[in-house]
Amino acid sequence: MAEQSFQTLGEFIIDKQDDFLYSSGELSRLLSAIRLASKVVNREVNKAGIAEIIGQAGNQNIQGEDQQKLDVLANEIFIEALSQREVVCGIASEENDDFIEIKTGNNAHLSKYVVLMDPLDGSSNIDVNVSVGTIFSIYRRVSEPGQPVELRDFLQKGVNQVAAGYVVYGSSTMIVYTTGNGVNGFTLDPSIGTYYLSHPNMTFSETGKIYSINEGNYIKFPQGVKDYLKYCQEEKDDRPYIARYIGSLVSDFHRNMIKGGVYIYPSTSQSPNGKLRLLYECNPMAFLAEQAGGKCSDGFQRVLEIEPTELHQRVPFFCGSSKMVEKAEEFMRNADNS
Ligand code: P6P
Repeated sequence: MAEQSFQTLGEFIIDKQDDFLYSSGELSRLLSAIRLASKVVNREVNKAGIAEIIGQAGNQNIQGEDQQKLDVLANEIFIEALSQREVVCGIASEENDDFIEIKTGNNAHLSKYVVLMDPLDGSSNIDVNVSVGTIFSIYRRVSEPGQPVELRDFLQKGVNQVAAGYVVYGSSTMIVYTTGNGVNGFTLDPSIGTYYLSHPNMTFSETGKIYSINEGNYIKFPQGVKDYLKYCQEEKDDRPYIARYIGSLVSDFHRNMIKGGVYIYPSTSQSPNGKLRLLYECNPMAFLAEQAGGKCSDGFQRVLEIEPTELHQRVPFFCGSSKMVEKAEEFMRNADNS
């Protein structure tokens, strides 16, 4: 029986090309570069365990190559794929202190896009075989094409993103992304290396029953978060809610988008701005959340409206089903006013 023919990611990118403002095919080529890099990282993530077994003697593998930390390797794979296509003029990454100017070929300076990424978020989970992810955020440059890329090209508000998404390397590997016209999910068929449209028009339900937070930090949380957790856990109406926390942002976000829920990484007494990075974790996930009908704030203001000041700055992060985020914000406001 002929397999049901789902649209491939490549076909989808081309079909939707006309949705992009001033579409010149460059953004399509950029998304294709991310697609390619994700397949290479998927292969490396999936063989990581085997690599351990087949004798990574010290830092050398059996081919005598240096054993690289997977997040460093993933970073190099994405930078290589994006540089080779001359589709971006600059890249910022969690793995690099400063942004990288892309000079390959003589066109890179003319490219109108910059990419910010967390190449392998949650990579510490690899050793225990828990899913990890890549997060990416794409902007049009604000500096003059043809001139070297500048810090201001990266320090843009999240509302200026032209595209954002993630790869989740889980029980199956998926790419989920938006270009501002809804959120679509594609599942990789590893036997032929093709992504198929498996989750069209993904949306957050208005409310849900799952909350994701590291309750080990409870005593360090702001009072508003403590009050919200008490609300989630009391026996009343549709509560108690269910606690689910994988320790991998992409995986917790993905499950909450499918089942309904809220993910919170708040400020703590130790980390007044929380842990997650605004530019390449919070903004792309916030863009996806809002495109899927959800909400994302720092507990008080919309994440996408935050004016960035530093490449690696952190912000508190409340993201998911809109009514759940709003209820958490209500507790934050009340605690703030008391
Ligand atoms: P904690 C992974 O390091 C990460 O950035 C997110 O993917 C994850 O949700 C969070 O940090 C886990 O942090 O402090 O709860 O271990």
